[in-house]
Order: sequence, then structure tokens, then C-alpha cells
Amino acid sequence: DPYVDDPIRHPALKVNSQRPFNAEPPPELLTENYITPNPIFFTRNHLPVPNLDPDTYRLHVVGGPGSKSLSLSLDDLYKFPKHEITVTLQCAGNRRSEMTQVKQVKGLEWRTGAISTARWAGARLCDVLAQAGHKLCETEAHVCFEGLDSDPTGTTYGASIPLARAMDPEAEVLLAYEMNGQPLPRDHGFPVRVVVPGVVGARHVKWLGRVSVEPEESYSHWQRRDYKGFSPSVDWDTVDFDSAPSIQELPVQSAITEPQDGETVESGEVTIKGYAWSGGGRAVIRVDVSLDGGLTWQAAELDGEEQCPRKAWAWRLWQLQAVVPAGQKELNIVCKAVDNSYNVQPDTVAPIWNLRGVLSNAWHRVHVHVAS
Ligand code: MTE
Ligand code: MO
Repeated sequence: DPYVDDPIRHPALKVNSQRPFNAEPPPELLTENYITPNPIFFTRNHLPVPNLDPDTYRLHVVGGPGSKSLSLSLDDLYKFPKHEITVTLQCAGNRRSEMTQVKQVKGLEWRTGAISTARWAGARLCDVLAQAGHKLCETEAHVCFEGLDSDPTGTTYGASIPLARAMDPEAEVLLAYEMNGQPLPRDHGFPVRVVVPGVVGARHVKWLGRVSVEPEESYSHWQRRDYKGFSPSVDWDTVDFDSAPSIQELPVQSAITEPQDGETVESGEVTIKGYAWSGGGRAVIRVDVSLDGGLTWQAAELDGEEQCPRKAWAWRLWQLQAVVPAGQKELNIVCKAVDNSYNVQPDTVAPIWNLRGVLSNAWHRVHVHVAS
């Protein structure tokens, strides 16, 4: 069993798959803290968790033409300026279970919890590439990442991002060795992972073994044959993965974490809580909440840190104290967020349904009963 050596996990996690391990925190814990505690941070593994020795660990860095190759120990990485940022990581499959309700899709049944937020610290990728003597920033080039997790055939996890993002100091791409002030937990990439603020989780390669500048995107399955969006009319017989770009920045997203679907709430007043986030550093400027299925709206109160425009890497938690209209027996609670480009969420799932169940960001709806 290649999974016998996997770490022990927190019992509160809702497990979607045991081998490989995939789990999300329950909604009420997810938004209890702005920073997600490490033990309940969602986990998305495609393969067994490697057990790496920090003393012998080396990161291989290969720059483009004219640069030199580096083999960096952890101590070498610690010598780069330490950069610390708060970043929300979201899986492309977050809220996939809502797509399944429209029509079957292929993938894990994530509810609203394939998203979490941490303080990450490490070396900036642009500093490491500069030390390798990499200077050029061709717009056509890519930085490929390889993980040290592998399947029985030796295939490793891999992904890539455009070189322009990797080289941009303002994009703050990290080779992270700390998560919330601790060494990375094994499930989250110990000893080193990539953190690409504003970009889909799949590019944040864990257990990082190799970084290289290449003329092409990563040839990994997860870059080329997965994590892409398609029209609802494309099925597994007609899909052409080469025809769609790999997902990088994610669209605006929000979800309700309290109350939960099917719950009974008190009459009088109800507290509604949730999260909102957008990709590419776009800040959430507003969250609208409805108690009547989207007929009328109230603005929620945004909590958490003020965000730097263009570098809003982290989510906003939000809440609304709302009056339950007298005599109401049930509520259809809906939320939708707006980002600083005035991007909004689609109102229903069907028009954005896709065969892999990615990019599921329709208005989030919960139906609750009111206690009489
Ligand atoms: N990196 C490696 N090496 N192996 C993986 O399976 N999964 C990716 C990414 N990096 C993965 C990986 C995906 S799809 C996501 S969503 C994030 O890691 C999840 O990060 P987390 O488990 O720390 O939440
Ligand atoms: Mo993911």
C-alpha cells in the first residue's frame, strides 16, 4: 500500500477520498477564522504523500538559456530574503457537487470547502531565478514545477505558470517553506511548495523537486489534460483538451457557510456568514445576500484585512444580521460577490456546467426552515 506512510489527519475534516487523501473542513469551521488553522486546511492530493528528509532535500532550479543550474538545500533557500504573504488557495473543483446536481461530472465531490487561507513564508521565485542568472522574460515562456510525489510508474505531479508571472516581483510567487509560522505540514508540501497568489490551487505544486524555465507549458497530465474549462455541450467523446487554455487565475467566488442547507433557524433574526474571493489579485468589493431567492438584496459586512488593489490575494469573510420577515416559514438564502473589475457570479449552474466540474461559481443558495 503506497499510502501506509501518509500522515495522521484531523478528525473534523470531511473526507472525499482516503487514497489519495482529499478532504475539506466543514463550513462552520472554515469561516471561524480568517486564517485557516493548518490541521483543517483543505487537502487535495493526487498521489501518496512523500516522506522527505529535510537534511538531504535539494531543489533543482534550471533557468533558461544562458543561466546556470542550481541545487538548493533548505539552508540555501533560507538565505534568500524571507517574504511573507496571506494567500487564499482554492481548488478548481471547489463546489463541484453543485454541478453534479445538474448533470454527472468526473471528479471528487467537493462542497464549499476546497478553499482555505494561510500566511505563507518563503523565498520569492523571482529572486531564486535571478540567482540562477535568469534574466529574460519572454512572454511565450513558462516556469514548470515538478513534485516529488509519484505514482507506481514514476509519474510525478507537475504544473506550470507563465514566466511573466514568475518573474514579476509584484506577483509575489513564493517557494514557501512556512505555513502560519510553522514548517509546512506534510500534507501541504513539506519541505517546500510553490504558492502562486491569485491562481488556481493546481499550480501550487507541493513537495517541490524541480523548477525549470521552458518554452512550453508543463507536459504534465494536470496541465494539459485536466484543469481546463469547456462549454456545457462538450462531452467526453468530443472534448479536445488542446483547444482550451489551462486554468490560471480563477473567477470571482463566494459561498454561505452559516446557516447550512436544510437547517432550522430561529424566527426574528438570522446571522448569515460566508467567504468571498476573486482570482488574479482582484479585491472583493461587495457581497450581496438575499433571503428570498434573489428578489431583494442586502449588502453583507466584509470582515478581515483591507485589501491592496491588484494584490488582494486573500478572501474576505462576511456576515449579515438579517431580520426574518414575520410569518416566513422558510428562507431561500443566496449570496453573490462582486470584485473590483465588477465581475459577478453567474446566477445558475447549468450554463457553466462542464464535464470536469471545474470553475463552479454560481450564486450559492441554501434553503432553511424557520422555527415557529
Ligand atoms: N502538488 C503536488 N505535488 N501533488 C498534488 O497532488 N495537488 C494540487 C496542488 N499541488 C497537488 C499539488 C492541487 S489540484 C491543489 S488544489 C493544491 O495542491 C491543494 O493544496 P493543499 O492540499 O495544500 O490544500
Ligand atoms: Mo485542485
